[in-house]
Amino acid sequence: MSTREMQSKLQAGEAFLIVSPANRFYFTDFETSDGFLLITKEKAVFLTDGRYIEAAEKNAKNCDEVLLLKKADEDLPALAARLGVNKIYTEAENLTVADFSKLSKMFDFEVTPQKTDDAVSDLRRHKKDYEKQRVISAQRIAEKAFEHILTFIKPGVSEKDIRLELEFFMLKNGADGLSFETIAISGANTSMPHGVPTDKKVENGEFVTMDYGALLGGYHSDMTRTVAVGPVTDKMAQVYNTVLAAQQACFDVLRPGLPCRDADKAARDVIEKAGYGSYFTHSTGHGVGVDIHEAPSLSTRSEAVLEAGDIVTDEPGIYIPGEFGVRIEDMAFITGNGYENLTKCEKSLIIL
Ligand SMILES: [Mn+2]
Repeated sequence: MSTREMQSKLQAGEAFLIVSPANRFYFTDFETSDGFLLITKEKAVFLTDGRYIEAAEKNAKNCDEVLLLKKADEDLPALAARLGVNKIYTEAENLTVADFSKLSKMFDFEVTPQKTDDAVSDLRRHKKDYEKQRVISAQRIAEKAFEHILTFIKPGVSEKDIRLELEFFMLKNGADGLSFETIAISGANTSMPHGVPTDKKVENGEFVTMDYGALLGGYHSDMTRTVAVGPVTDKMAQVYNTVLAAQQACFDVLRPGLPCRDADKAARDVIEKAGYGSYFTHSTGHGVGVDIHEAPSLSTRSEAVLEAGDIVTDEPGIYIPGEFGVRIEDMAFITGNGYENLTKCEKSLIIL
């Protein structure tokens, strides 16, 4: 269990204090908006308030004790004293300056925003089997929604209609929520990578780009498909096939040990060679899990190296302002010697 892996990084007297909802959820598999997880060399203790305590006592995993949190500035120091803690590492990236200052004043020993973020991020990158299965199950819901939406998209249907239909279908078919605000855009709007759905109606001869995902058991899925409505120009087909080839080029190099920037480069090289380099304006991929965007990043500047257990997206795109854009996105699980594509969904050019 993950709390045990954290314990192996501690000396006697030291503790990790987990404060962010995402990381509390990661360790306990239990959603709370408030609380703390204190991990010492010997014990993991989860504190949460009266709104959650009954359910937490039943359902929170990986902790030796679940305690009712009444007053953090009394409960936490008392717990630290009982467990013999004399140094606390806490999160840096997820704690405001004000909250860190409050925390520091609670204890008469050092609280340091060190090594916690890296330790948790390393753990979260290595998806356990149940985590991978949740991402896959979420993705299967998104794929069903894709099949459905192909029967829904036609000239006259608005971008907002498409968004609502995708979201309603996923929620109706078992999703706990949405991974993020659905992108459903058409025609010239597709040149904006993160365009927002409008009342614009789909017209013949346009691309429709949909970037969306389902949330299931606290884990996200992420996929993008671009489909055409009616006949496409040669340029549209050529750009589509360039993006598809770029995505495949990235897949072809995915394996543990690969610098993440080389995964990005594999896709980027294909797009640059086709003359569209300046129209690929974002990174090739990102990790997915408890957060929709998490480590590692497949970008030109990334210092990370792929490892077995990573789940990353592979999502190159070409966006020509005023004309159109194309993005195709799948998720890959990095295996011991390569990758497994978690997305089972058509991606040759679909013309509706
Ligand atoms: Mn994505």
